[in-house]
Amino acid sequence: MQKTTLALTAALLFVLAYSATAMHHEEGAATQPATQAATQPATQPAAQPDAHGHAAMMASINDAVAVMVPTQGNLAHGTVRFQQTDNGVAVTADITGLDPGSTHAIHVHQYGDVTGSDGKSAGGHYNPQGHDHGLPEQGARHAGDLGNLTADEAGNAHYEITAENISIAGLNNPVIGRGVIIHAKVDDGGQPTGNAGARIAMGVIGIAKGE
Ligand SMILES: [Cu+2]
Repeated sequence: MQKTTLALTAALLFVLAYSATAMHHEEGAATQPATQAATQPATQPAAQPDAHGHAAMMASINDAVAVMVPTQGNLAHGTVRFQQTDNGVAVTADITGLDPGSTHAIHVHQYGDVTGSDGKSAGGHYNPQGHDHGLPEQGARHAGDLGNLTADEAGNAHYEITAENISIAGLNNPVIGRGVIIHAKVDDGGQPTGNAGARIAMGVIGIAKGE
């Protein structure tokens, strides 16, 4: 009995030492086989991730990005980045191709579907909680209500907001896989969707490489 324990301990130490050595000399991927051998019998295929593993994987997604492309007849384009923080999601939009000094609604819409050339395939505002529409300063609002961005004299807009009512891939109104829309007009906070007019740029929120 004790011999077996000693042998197992020795084997484990060997594997750990090997992993540490491999880590020093090679990229992270090289340590994978050694780690698996230590935790799983070689004869069994790797188990499918269970619900817990899946949840952990989703919760580990901290960075997302939407590449914004113009809808038909428009020029607006750029990126909208999403970074998970302790109190919501930090959203950073950099959009160019706007009219100088113009202000535009920016929303997360229900679908990450940008197949329609007018952006309407993205559906309505992302609103899992069934709130009324609102501007960020109003508190309770659609999860997708990110407010407005304003272009400078060169037609470039840089906009930052921390949205406390969403998460990237967590339990709090996850936005991963949804759409982002920039509208032609200002979101005035009016019902049902802020009177923001046509959709001039669209994108899909995808998992980003992060830092
Ligand atoms: Cu919208």
